[in-house]
Amino acid sequence: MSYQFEESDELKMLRETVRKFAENEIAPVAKELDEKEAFSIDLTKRMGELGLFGTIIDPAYGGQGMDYLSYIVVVEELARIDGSQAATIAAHNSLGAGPLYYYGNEEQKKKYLPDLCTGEGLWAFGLTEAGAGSDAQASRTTAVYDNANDEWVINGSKIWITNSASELTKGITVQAVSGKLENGRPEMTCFIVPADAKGLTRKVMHDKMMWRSSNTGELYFDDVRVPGDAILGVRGSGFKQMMETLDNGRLSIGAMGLGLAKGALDMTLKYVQERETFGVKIYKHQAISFKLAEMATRIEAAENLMYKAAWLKQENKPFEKEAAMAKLYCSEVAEYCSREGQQTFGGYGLMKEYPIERFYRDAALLRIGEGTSEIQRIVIARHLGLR
Ligand code: COS
Repeated sequence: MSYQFEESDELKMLRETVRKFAENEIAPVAKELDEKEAFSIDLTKRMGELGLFGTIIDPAYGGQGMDYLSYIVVVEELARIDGSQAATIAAHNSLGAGPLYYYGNEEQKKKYLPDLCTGEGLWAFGLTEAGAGSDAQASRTTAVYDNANDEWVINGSKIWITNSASELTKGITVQAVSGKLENGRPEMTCFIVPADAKGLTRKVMHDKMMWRSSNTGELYFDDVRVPGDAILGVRGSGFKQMMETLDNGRLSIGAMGLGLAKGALDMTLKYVQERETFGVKIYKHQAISFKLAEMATRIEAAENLMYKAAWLKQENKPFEKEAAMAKLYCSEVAEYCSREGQQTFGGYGLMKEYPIERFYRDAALLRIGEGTSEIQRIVIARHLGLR
């Protein structure tokens, strides 16, 4: 018998701890932070104190040394209450600290990781540009080597970079074109750029529809100089590092979708047992109970896909296809559950007083960020053995 669907006691305890924190500490302030479009340094630090930073990082570098399924459960439980706080944790762990941990040399890991495992420091992932979103190879940001000073000089810009423009941001891993390959394609390299580097301007992006209390930044590099050894891993391996990092990131976006869908079902189940129409509680109408049944069934399917993908990653087995499937499906289920939940709430579902309204908005990001649903289908189709 090789299948194991039961959660370990350790995982149950972790789930319970994060759930309590989300319900007691995040839920009471989520609406206000969303309205004010405010990133909370206080909540971020408290999530750090709880051990939600550096989740999968080896304790030798200050991390919590959790396995991947545990990390996925952390993100899911946060997203069950608030997408923005889940986004801060997911982007920091998989996109921020992840590349430093997986590709950094010993010196870089010792230098940067301990601060990123406490909640006192955030790290961001500088891939997307105004003209390079789905087509991530279209990066225009450049890095030119200055031989005389043994420095790289970076010029260009990045956009929609989570955690990049907060007071807590310590640095950004930046993909830049560092030369030309023999086949004429651009050579991409990742650089470690401190947040306070001279020539780097970081601007908070406002007026978002979703994830309004997560920090999203726009970055401008104007002759930003970093030392010759600020390369992450090997020169020319930047695009592969970014793609592998996105494979991991897609698992956490999947977990956000799963958590959001569960949160939408939780609040809908509560509402249908309070609200009455035509003289009965509304769940007694088949029109409503069928919606609930459909939501619960899709969530069950999403959960199985999600945990299998995370398990594959944890076991060091190929997981790229399943990560794309989990991201695609969980974000669709999140959208479905928030829409059907909102429909069940009727007019109240359109009011900010009810969190289902925020969930409906937050769900939209999941089918666009870290690779659109269309990109996920491209990735999945490439794994189907087509010739
Ligand atoms: N892991 C490791 N290497 C990968 C990889 C992965 N997941 N995906 C691609 N690569 C490698 C390829 O093997 C290839 O290597 P070689 O040059 O040695 O052959 C190289 O990267 C280029 O791959 P490919 O030609 O497939 O790249 P494409 O330009 O066709 O792009 C997609 C592939 C569309 C999958 C990629 O651009 C993508 O994921 N886009 C979405 C980006 C995204 O999610 N942006 C949102 C960021 S929000 S944080």
